[in-house]
Amino acid sequence: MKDRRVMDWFMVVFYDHIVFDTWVGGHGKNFCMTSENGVRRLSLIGGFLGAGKTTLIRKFSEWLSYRDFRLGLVSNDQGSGLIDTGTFVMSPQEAVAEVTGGCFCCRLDDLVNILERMSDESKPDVIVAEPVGSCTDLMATVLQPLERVYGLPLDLCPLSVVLDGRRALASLGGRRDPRDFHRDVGYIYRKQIEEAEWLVVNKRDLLTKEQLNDLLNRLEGQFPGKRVFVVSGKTGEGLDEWFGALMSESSLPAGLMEMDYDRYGRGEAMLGWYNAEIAVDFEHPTAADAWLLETSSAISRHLAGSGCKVAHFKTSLEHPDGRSRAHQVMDEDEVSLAESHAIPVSEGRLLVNLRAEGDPKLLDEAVDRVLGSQAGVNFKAKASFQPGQPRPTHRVEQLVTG
Ligand SMILES: Nc1nc2c(ncn2[C@@H]2O[C@H](COP(=O)(O)OP(=O)(O)O)[C@@H](O)[C@H]2O)c(=O)[nH]1
Ligand SMILES: [Mg+2]
Repeated sequence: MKDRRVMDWFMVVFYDHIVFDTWVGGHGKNFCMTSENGVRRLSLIGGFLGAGKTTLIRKFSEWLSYRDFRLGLVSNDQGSGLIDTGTFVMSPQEAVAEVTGGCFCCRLDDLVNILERMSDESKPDVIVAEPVGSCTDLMATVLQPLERVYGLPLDLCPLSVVLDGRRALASLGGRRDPRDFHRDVGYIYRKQIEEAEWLVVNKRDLLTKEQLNDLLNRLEGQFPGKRVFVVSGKTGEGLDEWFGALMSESSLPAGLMEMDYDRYGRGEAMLGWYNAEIAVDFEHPTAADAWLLETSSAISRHLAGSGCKVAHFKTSLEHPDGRSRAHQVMDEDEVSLAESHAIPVSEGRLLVNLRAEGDPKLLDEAVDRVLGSQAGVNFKAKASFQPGQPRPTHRVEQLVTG
């Protein structure tokens, strides 16, 4: 059935006399994807916090837009006030929505409503959904129920799981690596890899050849037989091959994995979430980049001092003329600028999205110690919490293909 859908899709492409040259690295300009009887292509791109999902999805969005595909994007988080959703808005060809307040699996009705609305209103050729980075068991609790419980007419791309190459090396090493998370968080990490149909080793630019080979050997040794794409969201390496495959192949899961939901819940409970929206009025025009970098670095130092292990820390200072963004993915990294705005500003809206292994109170404290006493700083909204025990809306126990 899936194979037939792929064939049908190719038939549509050929009947429309469309040149299909991306697979050999070309740049087809006349691409058009016709949805077969309203069937939408859906790609879930999972992976741990900070792996590079949003970055790669943004690249995918550019790749699609260049080929005149319409894209629908669905982001997801336990909280609201997401920096990622703001960075998603790229072109009028895109529709963007977010599921907040819980992961896709626990808020499946919300996801279904978004998918239906998006399909009707924006008619995207492909919908890309980014689940929360601490989420796993997506095949049984999201992808399969979408088709089998809700009967959505979908053509599912193979489930891709993105890995930060350095974190994967730290987590899959033989000995305990001090950079690695607690073993219950590690359980989630390994389950994400286990259920992946495709593994996308990202941040190739940060790995030496030896490290890459070491990682590929470990992946093959511990999770044999998976198709692996090696890419870099920074340099663009390997993306054409993965994107081309995403647009031409369909999900054919071999089975559903077993899950220990108690352990999954314990892993989630090790993580702290912190989101804040803060209005900032500067006394004098201030260099936004420098202020954001300094503020975020100070927060990061407090986090390290209280023993919290950063999984992903993002800040964004938005102002009428633009935006500065800063981020940190691993403790050993310095906070760095992801988006720059050099012109001095007199006010801004600061968003803080922080995910770390540690008590949410400590995350709150770290931010408060840096910003709490600053003049002109006004907290508009703030939330710090641990993700709750995952309770999927539906969990399919057995795989039915075709
Ligand atoms: N050096 C490098 N950094 C990357 C790459 N891809 C993503 N990043 C950075 O990794 C961090 C996390 O990326 P993001 O896409 O937000 O991760 P997500 O949490 O999985 O969505 C950001 O600071 C990105 O700029 C890459 O290929 N190379
Ligand atoms: Mg993201």
